[in-house]
Amino acid sequence: MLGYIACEKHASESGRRYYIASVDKRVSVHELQSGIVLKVGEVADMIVDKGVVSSAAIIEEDEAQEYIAKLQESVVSEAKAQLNPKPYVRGIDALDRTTAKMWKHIATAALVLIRKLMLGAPVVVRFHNDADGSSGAYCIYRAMESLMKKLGSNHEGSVSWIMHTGVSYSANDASYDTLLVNNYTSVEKPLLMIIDFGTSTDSNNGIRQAENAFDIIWLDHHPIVEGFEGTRLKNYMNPWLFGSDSNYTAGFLASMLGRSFSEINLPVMEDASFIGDYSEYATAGKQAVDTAMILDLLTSDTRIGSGSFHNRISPKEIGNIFKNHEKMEELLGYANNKLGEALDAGLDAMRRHKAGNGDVFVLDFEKVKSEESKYPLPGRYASKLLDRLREIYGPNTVVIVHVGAYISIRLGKELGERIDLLATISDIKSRYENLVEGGGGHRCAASIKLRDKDAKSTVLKELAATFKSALA
Ligand SMILES: [Mn+2]
Repeated sequence: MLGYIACEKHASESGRRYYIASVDKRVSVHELQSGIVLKVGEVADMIVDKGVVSSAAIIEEDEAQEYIAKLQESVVSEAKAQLNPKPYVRGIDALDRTTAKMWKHIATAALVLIRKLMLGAPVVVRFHNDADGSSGAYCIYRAMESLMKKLGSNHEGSVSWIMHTGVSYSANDASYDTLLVNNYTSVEKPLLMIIDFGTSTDSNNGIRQAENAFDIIWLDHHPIVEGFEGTRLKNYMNPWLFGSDSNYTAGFLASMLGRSFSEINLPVMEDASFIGDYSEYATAGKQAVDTAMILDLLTSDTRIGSGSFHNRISPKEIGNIFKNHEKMEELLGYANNKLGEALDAGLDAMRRHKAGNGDVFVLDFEKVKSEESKYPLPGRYASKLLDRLREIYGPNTVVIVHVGAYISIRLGKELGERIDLLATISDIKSRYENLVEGGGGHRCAASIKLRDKDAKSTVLKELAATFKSALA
């Protein structure tokens, strides 16, 4: 077999591994082990037995150059041939209009992704740990899997899936990711994909650092904060830049990226992203509601889903759980139970501030959180608590849930029109710069991180007062 040594994964327990790109009639990529040392960038004629290179003859310079040129040409033309030229149509007008506007940009990003996969380049995907972020990661995973199959590949690509528990991409994250891809030598620059992070300026250092090591595809749907540098990335995509808003979820956008180059069809996952993020495109189908609930559980408490003690869950593990009907039922029962208990406890423990024709509720999450499980996480809990409170007290309801140095704020859609939540937060950030480390989110769901939890009462008072006067 004639092949281009496109990438090497340096010695691990399983020995040296190479990603070899070949072109015969079509491009294919193979992950092979080899006892023989191969050099990245060279073309070799190899004898391969059961995924192991048993002999390799290096091809002469001229012939190699010719082969590489032909391969590169084929990569470009075959990547293009994968693209679905027509924008996907979901059947929801406003949503579909946005998809159509973004399709060219989605296709440009898809070409980058396909190229990296065809040439065996290392890929790091970081996704937010909620239903939206994880459904997006799952859709991309399935699209990549289908492409690798088409390429006749025996592997899933050198992709690292990282569940991300924060809302910004820090310099530390960039260092970690760079170390990860330093395990590889690759002819192609590695790829970093970000799904459903915020647009906080806290990400700027991380972005600048990551740009050295990676090409970046960044999929998000948070309102864009002034000074956020992600928007200048070539493959930064956000519906806010195309006349839409947060209702167009990052998970749906990731699915669109997947649909742009594969035949994946995962409408339940797409719906789960809408439900998880309270998008107006959400429908109330039971399967999607259950899926969102389980994604929420799996990304809150990874032990429950994968049995793993590290704080990770991969799309593959998520897929395995969704294939297991009994496990699904069991997890659903568990999640409903836990959530119900926590909501009942919350209704007892919260403080109510009456204000004009509405109410501001404040809850210390320490009073409701469970000892044995991380589920539900405070942010998502705050959303569910708001649902419950709106049923009891009506739409003019604001919920503030705080734990440690974190404060989560939730308000209903109607109030979101009247109260500028993000402006309130940036105002508090600038007035209490020494107390507040960061904050942001969506119009009706946002959070604040304090530098020190002792500053909490000051900021809570300030928030409650602001909302009370807005409701008066
Ligand atoms: Mn989201």
